Formats: sequence, structure tokens, C-alpha cells
Amino acid sequence: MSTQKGKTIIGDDRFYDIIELDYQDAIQQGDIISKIHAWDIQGAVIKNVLSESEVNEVIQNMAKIPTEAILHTDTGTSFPDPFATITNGGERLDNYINKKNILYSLPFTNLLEKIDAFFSSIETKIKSEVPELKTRSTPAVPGNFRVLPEEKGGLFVHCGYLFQKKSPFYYEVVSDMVKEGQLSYFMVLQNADEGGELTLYDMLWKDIQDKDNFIENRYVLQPNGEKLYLKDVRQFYIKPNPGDIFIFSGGPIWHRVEPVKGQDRITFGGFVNFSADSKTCYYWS
Ligand SMILES: O=C(O)CCC(=O)C(=O)O
Repeated sequence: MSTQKGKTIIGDDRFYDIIELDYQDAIQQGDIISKIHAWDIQGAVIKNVLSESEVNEVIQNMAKIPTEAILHTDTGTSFPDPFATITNGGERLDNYINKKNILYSLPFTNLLEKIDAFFSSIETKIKSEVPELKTRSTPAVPGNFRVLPEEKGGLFVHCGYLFQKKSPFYYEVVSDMVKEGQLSYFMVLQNADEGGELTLYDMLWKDIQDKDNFIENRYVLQPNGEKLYLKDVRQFYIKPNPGDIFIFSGGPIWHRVEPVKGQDRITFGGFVNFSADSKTCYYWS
């Protein structure tokens, strides 16, 4: 595994306010999620949430994930299943819960505890937890492993509000959570040898709300139906190091992951938002 640490924010034209700070400093601030949710800043790279040896342990334990529990997608693999797989009731929701139970049966206790501690410590004004699934009286999945290999094309351009539009059922089955201001988070576990940067586009949901199809990665559709090519949109890149977490306003901001070269890009991540009464910060996938 390559352990070289590189620059995490790449590009001179930084039209979003993305802060970069060490985990201890983020804890001192204590209101990072509120700030992103309020659009005071658009994201934060929080460094060294897991140490190098803790990251290596997670990567090694990923070999213990049963092959049949891994979901193969157009972009690589996911474990456990992401919320977007729940497009109806019944069987798919059961499958989502079964995969979550497999996650908790594997030796990922340290990772999952650190993720819980991360949310509780960077947002101290309100409590943080994984939301409950209303119809099953069990919590949702806190996040999932995403593996992007070289042979796939990265992660196609999207934003969280697009997922909300495409997977409305999920938002009905989780306990009262607002949809406005959804954030994304991910911890990098392994970077690709080359590529795999997260691209942030100067393009917001209020202006662009459609694509031709999920895997389209060259253009999005403007309200008048005309194509807007991504190469013509201002952009800059985020490439956190293993053990860092990037949390950002992924609901409204269109983004994608660049194609990967060499070793797989591996992250663990999900989404973040507040409860309807603003008393709880929820994270899930
Ligand atoms: O790198 C990842 O895990 C994907 C991040 C992302 O695109 C998202 O959370 O919406």
C-alpha cells in the first residue's frame, strides 16, 4: 500500500470554502457540521481520525467480508448495501438490514466506534446518532465501504439531492429527518496510485437537477434540456489521505470521483443531516 501523503485540496480556483484541520482542532471547534449545514463553509477535511495502523487493520479485515455480501455496482463494490438499494418495502429493506448485521458481526468495532466518536466530537451542540428505521425498530447503516477499481470509471457525477429524488422511499422509512441541507462524509482508507480525486463542481442543485441516466459522466442536463458538459464547468479536487474524513455539502453540490489508476480507491462513508426538531445529527448510508 502506498503511504505517501499528498496535498489534500488541489486546484487554485477554490470557489467553495473548504477548511482543512487536524482532528484535535476540529474537536476544539465543536460545530463543524452546523457550519457546513448553514453554508458558512462548504466542507472540511479532518485529518488523522484513524491512525495508519488502524487504517491498515481495517483494510486487512475487509478480506473477511463474505463475498456473497458484497454488492457489485457500475462503479465497483459496496458493503453493506447503500440506502439507494431500498426502492420499495419488504425484501430489499430486509436485505439492507441483513447486510448491516453482517457489518456488525465482523471485526470493524474500532472503525465503527471511531466514526460514532467522530460525529459526537465535531458536533457537540447536539447529539449524533444513526437514525432508526421506523418500520423495523433498528438503526440504519452508519456508512458503507466503497471500493473503486481501475477497470471502472470512478464515481459518476451526482449530488445528494439527486439520490433523494431517485430514492424517496428511504426517506419515508427513516425517523424524522430533514432533507434540506444533506451532507456527505467519507473516510479514505486507501488512495489509488493515481486519480480517485473527488471533484467539486461549481454547479448546484438549484440550477441543475437532471442527468440523462445514472452512469452518464460527461454532461448534466440544464432546465431547458440542453447538455452542460462537465469539462466546461469550474472545478477543483479533494484528495484526503488515508485516515482523514472529508465532510461536505454533498446534497446541493454536484461532484464525482475521478477514474482510478493502480490500486483500488477504498472509502467508508455515507450521509449526514439533522432531525426535524434539530436536536439530533444523523449519519447513515
Ligand atoms: O468517495 C466516496 O466515498 C464517495 C463520496 C460521494 O460521492 C458522496 O458521498 O456523495
